[in-house]
Amino acid sequence: MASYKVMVKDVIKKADILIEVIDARFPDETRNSEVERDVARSRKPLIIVINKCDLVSKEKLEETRDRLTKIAPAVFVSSKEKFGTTILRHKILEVAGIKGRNILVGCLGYPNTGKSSVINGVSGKHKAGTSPISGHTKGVQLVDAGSRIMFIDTPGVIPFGENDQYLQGLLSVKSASHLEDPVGVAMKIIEKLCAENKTSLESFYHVSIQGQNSYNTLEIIARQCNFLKKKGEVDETRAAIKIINDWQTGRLMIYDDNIDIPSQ
Ligand SMILES: Nc1nc2c(ncn2[C@@H]2O[C@H](COP(=O)(O)OP(=O)(O)OP(=O)(O)O)[C@@H](O)[C@H]2O)c(=O)[nH]1
Ligand SMILES: [Mg+2]
Repeated sequence: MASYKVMVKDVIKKADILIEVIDARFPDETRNSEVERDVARSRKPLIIVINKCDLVSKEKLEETRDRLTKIAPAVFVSSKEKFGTTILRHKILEVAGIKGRNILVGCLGYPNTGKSSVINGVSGKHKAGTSPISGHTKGVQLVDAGSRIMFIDTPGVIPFGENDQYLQGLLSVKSASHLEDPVGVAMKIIEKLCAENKTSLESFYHVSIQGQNSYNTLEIIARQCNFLKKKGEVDETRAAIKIINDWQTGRLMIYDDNIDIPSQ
């Protein structure tokens, strides 16, 4: 963690402007207030990039954007659908306000939020390595995105703190088999899905959830998948691992319709 802090401070020092890439599905969980404070202290401009906006509803995106623009200019992007990347390029040029030389853009954010993908989206080329397994970008690397924009790609911040396990599962920082408490993590995923779009969970596992708590929902899913122990009791750990795997591989999603992306 200490070396991460040193790296962040160094990137902030070197960059002209910073972008914080957050995951549109978890805007609050993937914001790093410590990094935001460090950027604020440096008095350098910050743009919040709400990435993976193809995975959330238009309403959620608008609500997130309206909330975050109070903190810093916020742009939503889908690196996957190549949406918003030109707007981000213009925003960087506008906010940096630097003429006649390259602009160094430090790219910060939690693991797996799509920092390298955003850089590739703005560059229009696959210049930075990406992967569904978090922790892909190992060291700081410079990426020339053309037209005076130069990115500093960085490894993700490993989340620490009381919500560790949950965040590590949710953000694919750790695979299901490496989590200490897969049942707890799966219950959090269930809670999140039930709060935002219960139907997606029901239709994915072919179950009906009528006000059961997250543990009982896990049991219902375990039964439906026929995950039973010898005495006929449900194998909730096996079900939890399946739910986490389905979530991390993107099969189980909060929204699976075509997303109507709002204008910026
Ligand atoms: N659906 C969707 N997936 C995305 C988007 N951007 C990135 N991804 C996926 O998210 C995963 C992580 O992307 P990366 O660009 O490697 O993320 P990163 O933040 O650089 O990750 P680390 O370097 O490991 O910290 C990959 O599987 C990408 O394909 C997006 O806009 N939409
Ligand atoms: Mg990366």
